Amino acid sequence: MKYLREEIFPTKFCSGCGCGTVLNCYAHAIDELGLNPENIVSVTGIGCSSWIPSPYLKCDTLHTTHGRPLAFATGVKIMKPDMDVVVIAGDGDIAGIGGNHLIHSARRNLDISVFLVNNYIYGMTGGQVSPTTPMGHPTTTTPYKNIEHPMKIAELVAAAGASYVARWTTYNVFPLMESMQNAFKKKGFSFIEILSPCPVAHGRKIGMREGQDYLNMFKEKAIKIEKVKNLSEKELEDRIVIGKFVDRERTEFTESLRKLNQERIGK
Ligand SMILES: Cc1ncc(C[n+]2csc(CCOP(=O)(O)OP(=O)(O)O)c2C)c(N)n1
Repeated sequence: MKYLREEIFPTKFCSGCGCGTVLNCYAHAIDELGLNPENIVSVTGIGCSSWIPSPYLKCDTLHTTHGRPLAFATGVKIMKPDMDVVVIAGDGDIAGIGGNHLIHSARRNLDISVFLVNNYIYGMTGGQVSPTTPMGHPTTTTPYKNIEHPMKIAELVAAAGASYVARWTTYNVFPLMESMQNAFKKKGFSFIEILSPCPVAHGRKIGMREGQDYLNMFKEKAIKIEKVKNLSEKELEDRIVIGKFVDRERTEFTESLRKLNQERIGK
C-alpha cells in the first residue's frame, strides 16, 4: 500500500470492472522500477478509467476535461521535462473525443506514457458506442447493433510515430505490468492499449455479465503478435492481437524544443 491511499479503499469501481487490475499493475510497475511517486504526474480525462490514478494513487494527478488529457499532459511535460507524465483514460476519451490529440502527440513523439483503457464503450455515461466498439455489438446508442468498423487504436498510434506501442488485456497482468515499466523507461511516446472488462455498461447488452466472462474471452481470442504474420485480415477479424507492436528510437519532442531554445534564445 506504499503507493495507494489506503483510507479510501475499497475502490468505487463496479464489480467485474477491469480498472482495479490496471491500478494494481500501475502501482506494481512503479514499485518494481523503484520510482519516486513525487516525480510522477498522472493525467486523466473524464470517465471511469480516469479514476484509476486519482484519488487512489499517492502521486500528483490532474483530472482534466473529457478528451483533453493529452493536451494537458503536453503542457506538463514541456514545463516539467524531468517528471514522468502518464495519461490514463478510456477509449471514448483518448480515441474518440481526443483522437486528434493522440495522433499528433504520437507524431511529435512527446516523452509521455499513455495507458488507454479500452472497455469497448463510453462506460461512465452508461454504454454509448465508441470508436472501439466491435461491429455487431448493441449499445445504448446503437440499440439494434453497431454497424461501424472498430478503430485499431494500437496500430494507428504505431503508424503515427510512437516510440513504444503495445496491446494487452487485463487477463495478461504480468506482461501488462512489465509493459508499463518499459513505457516508463522509454524516451518518447509510449502507448499501451489495455482491453478491460465492463460487464455493467457493455457486457449486459451481449450476455457478458461477469468480469470473468471477459477474462475467458480475452484468453480465448488473444493471439501474440509474433504469430500473426501469415494470417489474413479475415482470419484475424475476431482475434485480439496482443504484445509489443513497436519499440524504436526516434527524436523526442521536448528535447528538440530545448535544443531549439538553446540555439535561438540561449536558454
Ligand atoms: C466534452 C464532454 N462530453 C461529454 C461528457 C460526458 N461524459 C463524461 S464521462 C463520459 C464517458 C467516458 O467514456 P470513456 O472515455 O470511454 O471512459 P470509461 O468511462 O469507459 O472508462 C462522457 C461521454 C463530458 N464530461 N465532457
